[in-house]
Amino acid sequence: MKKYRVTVVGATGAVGLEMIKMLESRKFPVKSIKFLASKRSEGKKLIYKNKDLPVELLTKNNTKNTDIALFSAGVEVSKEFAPIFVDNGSFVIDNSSAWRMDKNIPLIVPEVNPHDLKKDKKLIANPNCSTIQMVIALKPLHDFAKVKRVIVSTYQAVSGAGQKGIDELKDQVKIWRNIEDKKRLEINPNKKFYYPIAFNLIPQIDIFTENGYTKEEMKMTNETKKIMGDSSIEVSATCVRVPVFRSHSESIWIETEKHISSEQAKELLSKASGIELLDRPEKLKYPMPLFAENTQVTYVGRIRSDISTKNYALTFWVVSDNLLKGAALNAVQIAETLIKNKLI
Ligand code: 25A
Ligand code: L14
Repeated sequence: MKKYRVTVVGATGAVGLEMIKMLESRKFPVKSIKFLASKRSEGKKLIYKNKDLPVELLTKNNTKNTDIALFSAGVEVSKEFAPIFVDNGSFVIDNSSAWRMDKNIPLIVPEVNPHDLKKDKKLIANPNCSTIQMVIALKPLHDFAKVKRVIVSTYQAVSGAGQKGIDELKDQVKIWRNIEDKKRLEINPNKKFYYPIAFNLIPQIDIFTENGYTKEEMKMTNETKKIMGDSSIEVSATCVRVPVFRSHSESIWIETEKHISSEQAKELLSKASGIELLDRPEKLKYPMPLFAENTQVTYVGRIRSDISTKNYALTFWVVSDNLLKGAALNAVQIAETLIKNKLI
């Protein structure tokens, strides 16, 4: 089997570390591997296959001799360096939002639109975490009954905001019990989030746009249309940060063109790739973020027909590890699909 030279950019971040683990645990055909990050992490050691490898500073000098670069270092780094890697002959799979809505750049969830990958489109965007787990669940339902409209509320883990988000919740939980009630409203030691996140919910992820939705919410609207290849699907999202470390949850309502019963939906979802149906309410079985952590599937449950309308509508609950299927795993699966489809 052919092997590839792989570079991870943003290797020390919450997503970068998971990318490295996924490459190893999924036995990706790695010929050589390089870890790049900012000055803060230069010289730090990361482990790959029981070996310590140093993290190098990302500069133009180490953008060569790579076949596949996995990026998770934010928008600015991607804008500057992804095109340089591509010019030097590499595929780039970018986890930031920098390129996702660019018409010439494929935005890929392998279970949904692998056919959008092309040999000559070497810069590939990895979708937003909340979008990935939603479209995985929508796809089989859309193929059967055509989804017209989606209303979704998300419950997003703090790890979506990187290692600093995780640290902020941990620190707040530690100090919470030692301070008096009225002071608790003020604690916010690291300030990744606008308000305390311990024992709270924050109905804002990313910044607000002119129409009153946040950027995160508009990503779900726009990216869904692009990945599903159907601009007629309307999506209204409300994205909320919750005090959960890992795994995003979503309450999703869909209206379809054709009738689809909850039993049919369960049947379709149980057969779809990447999905595990977890819908046995009588046995108290439904998806939860605590149990989705570190798993590689998207869980769907609580599937039911909407009793409030005569239109064809279903509602359900979707949970997935935001750092894995929502980011690192999907990126590695894109690379695997390039190989499987002989595009690299
Ligand atoms: O714009 P976007 O697309 O929304 O993405 C913005 C950020 O969101 C995270 C990721 O942060 C990204 O940088 N992210 C993106 N997509 C995500 C997704 N789907 C996502 N998170 C979850 N799900 P992150 O903290 O996880 O990772 C940051 C990584 O990027 C490296 N990096 C940053 N700037 C860089 C760069 N690499 C090269 N050149 C640059 N200019 C970053 O490396 C990290 O690997 P680092 O060396 O800056 O950080 C290493 C460690 O240091 C911690 N740290 C960060 N800031 C500080 C700090 N420590 C002390 N003081 C600081 N001020 C980091 O937490 C990391 O552990
Ligand atoms: O567009 O939960 O991938 O803060 C990554 C971080 C979306 C928001 C992206 C978070 C962002 C996410």
